[in-house]
This record gives sequence, structure tokens and C-alpha cells, in this order.
Amino acid sequence: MKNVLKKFGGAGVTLTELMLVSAIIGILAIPLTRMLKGGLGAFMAAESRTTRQQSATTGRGAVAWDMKDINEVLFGSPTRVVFVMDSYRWQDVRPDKYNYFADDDGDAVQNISDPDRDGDALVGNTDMRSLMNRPGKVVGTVGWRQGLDLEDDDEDNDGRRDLTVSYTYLPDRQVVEREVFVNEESVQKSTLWDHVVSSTFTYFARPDTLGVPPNADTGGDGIVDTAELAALGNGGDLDRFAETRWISGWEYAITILTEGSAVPYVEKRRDFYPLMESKEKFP
Ligand SMILES: [Ca+2]
Ligand SMILES: [Ca+2]
Ligand SMILES: [Ca+2]
Ligand SMILES: [Ca+2]
Repeated sequence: MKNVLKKFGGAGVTLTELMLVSAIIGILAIPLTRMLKGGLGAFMAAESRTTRQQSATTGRGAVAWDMKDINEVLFGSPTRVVFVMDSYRWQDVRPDKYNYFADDDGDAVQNISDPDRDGDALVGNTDMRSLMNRPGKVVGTVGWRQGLDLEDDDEDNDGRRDLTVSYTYLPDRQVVEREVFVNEESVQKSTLWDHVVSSTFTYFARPDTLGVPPNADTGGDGIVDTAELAALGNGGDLDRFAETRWISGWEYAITILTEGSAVPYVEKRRDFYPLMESKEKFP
């Protein structure tokens, strides 16, 4: 062995020295492996966290796209919200049903510029004082089926709400699901967030707005919260028109599990939405 090593020009090492070096390398390798493993684990956790955050961002974008058009909440519970948007959003799911440049009611005003696309807001055809949706005016048997676009949830006049959307937390699948309904029939399902371990929806109104009693804010923080809203109605879920018509803001708080990390990612947004505050609601 000594001769062989000498051939390569070194001073040469004995077999004992070689074994000693191997042993030292072996001993050093254990903490090194542990260190690398730990580093890799942390890297993977960070990677997973980043992926989940990116997925959360996608969900946030989809919700933001809805929130600019949300105009009324029809049902609100801690795990499910159902809300209304104008039928122009048929563009997203049934583009065949809505054309910006057509003139559905034949009044020589294109749909995109027409404040009453189906022409059922006026009694007669010119007198703005006879808008049916004004206080003191007679509203048809079902108020939300007629009026100006914002108030009219049935612009194809088939007796069903044109466009509603639900967000539902499904704990079995750990997802928050978005479902779109056209004329009350489901047309599209998608996942807003996955790996969700908890999800809470809460709802707000402002005192003395949309007919909310001025004294409804019993907590005195300037906001009528879910509990105060429920106290005005029947308690529990906001499932009655008398409760939901006052809602002008809501919050989602979604906890997303991060693989390999004890720290979950929390996606949260709380806001009031202008169309919810300006829409006159009808049962
Ligand atoms: Ca028109
Ligand atoms: Ca209308
Ligand atoms: Ca209508
Ligand atoms: Ca309809």
C-alpha cells in the first residue's frame, strides 16, 4: 500500500492513518448531514409557504374581481355567503347572454349605456318622477324583478335572479369554493383557496344607513357587526331579508395550512362595498 501511494508522488500514508481519516470524515458527516437536512427542510417549508401564498393571491384576485360588482348579500353565515351581481357579469360565464352593444329593450340606447336595459323602470316612458322604485311608489309584487339596473336583479325577466355567486367553506375538502348561478342554475364551480383549515365570514352594516336603526350599534364602535345585525333579526345566520338588506360590508379570514411549517398563512380582507350601500333592496 505504502509503495502504491508513493507512486503518486506523496509522502505516503499508512493504512492506519487512512482509516483514521475515514473515521473522522464519518463522524463529521453526521452533523453535516443533519445540518443539510435541516436546511433543506426549512427551504422546502419556505417554498411551500410561498406556493400557498401565491395560491392565496390568486383567490384574493378572484374575490376582488367580484367585490367591485357585489351589490347585495342574500345569505350570510360564518361558512357561506351568497351575493348578487349585475347581469352584465354574464360576460364571464355566459357571454352569449349579454352583449354590451346590443339594445335589448329597443329604446335606441345600447345596453352598456342604458340604465334600464330591459325598460321596466318607468311607468309610461318618459316621466322620471314615476320611477317605480322610489319611496311612496307602488312596487310590483316582486320588487327586485324590475327597476333601474342596480335594483333590477331580473333583466331577462324570467322571474329568477340573473346572477348570484356563493363562496362556501367545505371543511371535508379543505377548500373555499366559488359557485356561479345564472338564473338560479349552477353554471360554474371553482376553488378560491385550498388547504384551508379554518374559514370565517363576518358581516357589517353602518348605523342609520339603508334604514339600519341609528341605535343598532350597541357596542358603540360605529359599525353594526354580525351579532348586532342578528340581534335586530332572528339571531344566528343572516338568512332573512329583514337582516340581509342592511349588510354593506363583510370580511373573510381564511387560515391556510403550510406544509412543513407550524405557522399557517392567514388571508384576510375586510371592507365596505359601494354598490351594497347604494342599492335599494326589495324582497
Ligand atoms: Ca336599450
Ligand atoms: Ca330594469
Ligand atoms: Ca327586470
Ligand atoms: Ca333572470
